[in-house]
Amino acid sequence: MANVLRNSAKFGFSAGVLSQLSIHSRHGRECVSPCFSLQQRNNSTSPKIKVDLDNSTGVAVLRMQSPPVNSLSLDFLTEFCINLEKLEMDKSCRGLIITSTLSKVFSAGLDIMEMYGKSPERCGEFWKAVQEMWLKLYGSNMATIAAINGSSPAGGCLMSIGCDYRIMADNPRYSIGLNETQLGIVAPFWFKDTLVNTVGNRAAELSLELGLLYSAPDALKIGLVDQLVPEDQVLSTAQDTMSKWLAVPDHARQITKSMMRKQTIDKLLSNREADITNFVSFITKDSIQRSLRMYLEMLKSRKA
Ligand code: CO8
Repeated sequence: MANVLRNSAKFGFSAGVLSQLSIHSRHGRECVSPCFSLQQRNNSTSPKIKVDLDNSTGVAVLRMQSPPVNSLSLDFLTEFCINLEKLEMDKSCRGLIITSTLSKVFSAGLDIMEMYGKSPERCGEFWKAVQEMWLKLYGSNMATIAAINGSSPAGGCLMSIGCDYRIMADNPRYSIGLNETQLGIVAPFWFKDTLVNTVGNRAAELSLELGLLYSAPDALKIGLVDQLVPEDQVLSTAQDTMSKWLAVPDHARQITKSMMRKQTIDKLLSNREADITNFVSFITKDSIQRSLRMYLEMLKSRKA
């Protein structure tokens, strides 16, 4: 986190981003259950995200590089938002491709350890960062493409559908979807709205109620992704596709994007605090904590 702060100062980020994503070390007590104390895996200070901006094309590639599964922890989200804001403010950057450096995984979604055994204050702070990630991505002025080179459940799927276009590796072992109900938790209205905007009401209803994870071919069938390509061509196809998006005049594309997405974004903006309160009171319930614990145990036991 110290790195994030140092970088943010170096890049001159607005105090707004940092105060919105207020730093978790300011907060106190965390209440990890003594009988189940999984350690968070990637707590190193090495960057979880690497950004390369090609000034000749105006396209940035943002690589998520947080092993083992690019889970979206508070640190990860903070770094992600700072990088996004930096690119957004850089006039030379018109397009953004998001991908993963990990084999088999795009992103495992929200870091479950951020929701398990944590204090209400910390949960609220985490949720604010999740909101911020989505607001920045869904409302970005850049053309955005998710180059999905591995599985992308839950928050990973949210990040993907927050982009303008999705290209996924044609590998039936990779899955994508909003599987929250399978964890005993409920995707909030703005996850739901983003999914509805992507696949339509009926597919979203089935998908959310059953917590479905779709294989890459099935995701293409329902329109959850736009294109499947061989695994080694995901990034190059994203780059080719981006040039088509950037052939459209920026102002026309941006105004159209805003017209399509503004209502959905405004709904969260005007309910942000209530959404945080709902999340905190839901996630800290004993029954929900038990569900999360069982899910974590299931993830571990799959390996055994
Ligand atoms: N958070 C934290 N740790 C995780 C997560 C995660 N989301 N996913 C996996 N891990 C851990 C595993 O427990 C394992 O830890 P360890 O090595 O200590 O045993 C390690 O990462 C590697 O995991 P796998 O062995 O399972 O890795 P694979 O490459 O075999 O599989 C997958 C990768 C497919 C990504 C698989 O790990 C997986 O399915 N993970 C769970 C994904 C998931 O269900 N995420 C849901 C998160 S919830 C969310 O994003 C939205 C919540 C909205 C909240 C609304 C409430 C109101």
